[in-house]
Parts: sequence; structure tokens; C-alpha cells
Amino acid sequence: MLRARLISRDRPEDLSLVLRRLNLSARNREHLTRELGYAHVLITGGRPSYEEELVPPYGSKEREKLPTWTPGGHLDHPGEVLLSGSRQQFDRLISLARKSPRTDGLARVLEEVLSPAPMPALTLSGRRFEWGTRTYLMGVVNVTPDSFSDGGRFPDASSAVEHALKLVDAGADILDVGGESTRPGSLPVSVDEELSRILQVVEGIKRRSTVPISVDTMKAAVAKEALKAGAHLINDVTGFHSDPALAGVVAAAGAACCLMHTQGMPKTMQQAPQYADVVGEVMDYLEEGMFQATEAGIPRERILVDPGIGFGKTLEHNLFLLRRLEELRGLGQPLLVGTSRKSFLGKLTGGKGPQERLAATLGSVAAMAVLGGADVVRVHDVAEARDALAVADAIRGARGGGDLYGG
Ligand code: 9MG
Repeated sequence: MLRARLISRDRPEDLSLVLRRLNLSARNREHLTRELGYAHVLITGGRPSYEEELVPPYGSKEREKLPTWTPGGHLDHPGEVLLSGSRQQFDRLISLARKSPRTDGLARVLEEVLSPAPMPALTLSGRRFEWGTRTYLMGVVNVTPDSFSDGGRFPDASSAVEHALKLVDAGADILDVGGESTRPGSLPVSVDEELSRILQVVEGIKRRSTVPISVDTMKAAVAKEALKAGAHLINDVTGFHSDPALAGVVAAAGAACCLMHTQGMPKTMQQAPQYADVVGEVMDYLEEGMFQATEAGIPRERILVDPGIGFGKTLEHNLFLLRRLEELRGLGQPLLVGTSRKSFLGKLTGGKGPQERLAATLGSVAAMAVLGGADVVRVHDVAEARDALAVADAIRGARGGGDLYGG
């Protein structure tokens, strides 16, 4: 699959601030930001012939007007190339590539990563999620007897509802109700069992709050009843790869979905996770799910994607994905990420158990927010995560460098 992956880019907001300090007009600032801003983009799945079709010979003046072209030496990945250059150089390459149907695909993927269209807001239960303004909070309501961090805490539906309402008071923007554990090693449950765990909880929350409700299920039959009971979003940890009827159920209800990546199913997923390119494979998987979703009639603006931290991944895979979330932005969808109390945090903090991972969870949440990586974070400890995000989001949005920077 042809893909442009943004490896790094100067932040246009930061360049523009420095140009403002130099007292340049807004028009000049915009022009210079394009000329000076630099990006590295990795092309995978491209044609080896792109170079001869698009790039003039070495030493020619025309070649200098395009990004530097560094092809990969891999025999088994012949279309890989790293493009490095200013925005102006990329613009020239894009207009050149657009001229022929043989290279038009390259122009399209480059535009997608370098000038991403703003993601339209999502409205759920009357609440607007305006992507890019802050990091939203999804509060976890597990109603499973064996969930890894809070399983068995709620003896009945009404105590789960009470807990859910506390999360809303603490600042949850959406709740995620789950009746089947996805903890590594866990076994599937029947549709009836899953429904008996979640339906009363969804109905109970609905009666007392207008908070948007997500239901974490991979089964179409469960999703159908949950949506009838008033859920607004289906969170499928298999990203529409396990039940072929699920996308149709979500589409028919006009609901939203979160498509998560996993390698394998919970029972065995942590046995020997392996990737040649974890970011690329996660993106391919999520894109397949997005295709199922849109084919079934779910509009793009109602699809969130999630790299599935801890689902068929080693510690190193998890960390690498978190560090490279910016590449996943190339999918053009809001990103939801769940790190809360997960075992990779225990490994990083000397073997702490799930209940002792709050500080580590907050560290991961803040890091993601500062790096601009997640639009929604899925957490157990909403009040604490809200404070961590208040700080991290403010650092990310900081523009007040003093009078010379425009205040
Ligand atoms: C149900 N569930 C457990 N962990 C999760 C995660 O990281 N993301 C999503 N979307 N769901 C999750």
C-alpha cells in the first residue's frame, strides 16, 4: 500500500512565532514558513520508477528544486524512499507528480501528510468533540469479574452506575462500558453473558446522565442491543476484523466507532508478538478496518482509530508506537490511546501492580498530550488524568513568549 509517513516536520506555529519576533508581516511570515519549514517523509509501497519519472539527473539545477531523494537499499522493499526538503520543494514535487496518472498517487499521499484536512468535529449525545483543541477523556467502566485492573470491583449494576457517574463528575467526556475482559490471557464470553453484564449499566447511566456512552465489544449481537439501549459509540478492540456484521450494525444505528489494532486475540496475543515494522503494520490494519467501516456506510467523521497499546505488543513495540503517534495521524482520523494501568507501565517502574500505576499512567498521558499524539485518552483515574492534561495541553498550546512574540 502506497503510504507517506511523516518522520519529522518543523512546527509551523513555532517558525511563525520567531518570524513574528523579527517583525515580519503576516503575509511574509506565511510565505517564509513555507520556504523555511523542513520535513522528512518516508514513502513506503511506492514504485521504484518514481525516481526516474520525477527526479532530474544528479547535478542539475532542477533537481535542487525538489526534496532530497534517498532511496532504500532493501531488495524486498523496492519502493521505499526518504524525501527531505522544504515545504516549497515538496510543493514542486507534488505539482510535478500530479501531472501523470502514474505518479498521481504520490502527490495525493504527500498532500495528505503535509497538508492534512482539519478533522471535522464529532457530536455524540449533544456534545461536540473539537479535535485539536484539547485531549478528551474516556473513563473506563469495566463490568467484568476478571478485568486486569478493576475487575470484580462492582458487585452489581447499580454500583457500576454509581462509579460511572463519579467519573462523569470528575470530568470524563465519554464513558467506555465493557462486559468482556480483554486482559492478556482472558477467554471470550457468550453474547448473553456479555449483555447481562452491560445492558443495565448502559441503561442506568442513560437515565441519570447525558454523557456519551461507548461500549467495548467485538460482537455485532452485543453492539446491536447496546445501541438500542442508548450507547453512542462501539469500541471494537479488533478494529472490525472479527465480526463481519459489526460495521453494518454501527452504520444502521448512525453510531460512531473506535477501531483498535490488535495482533491476535486476548487469550494468546502476548505470547510472541512480532512485527517487521510495527507502525506500518498497525496503520495497514487500521486502514483495513476503516475500509470496512466506510463500505458499510459509517461516515469518516464517526471513526476513531487506536494503536492498541498492550494488544499483541512487547514493551518496545508499545513505546515505539507511543513515540511515533504522529505517523498514525497520517490516517486522517482522531486518535484514541489507552495506556492506563497497563503492564508495560509496571515493567517500566520496577514491577508495580495495576493499582500502583497511577503516576506512570499520568506520565504516559502527559507525554502523549505534549507530543500532540492523542485526541482521546482512555483512563481509569479520570480526576487525576484531567489535571495532568490541564498542564500538558497548556504546555502544548503555549504561545506567550513575551511582547516580541506577540504577547
Ligand atoms: C477495551 N480496551 C482496553 N484497552 C483499550 C485501549 O487501549 N483502547 C481501546 N480503544 N479499548 C481498550
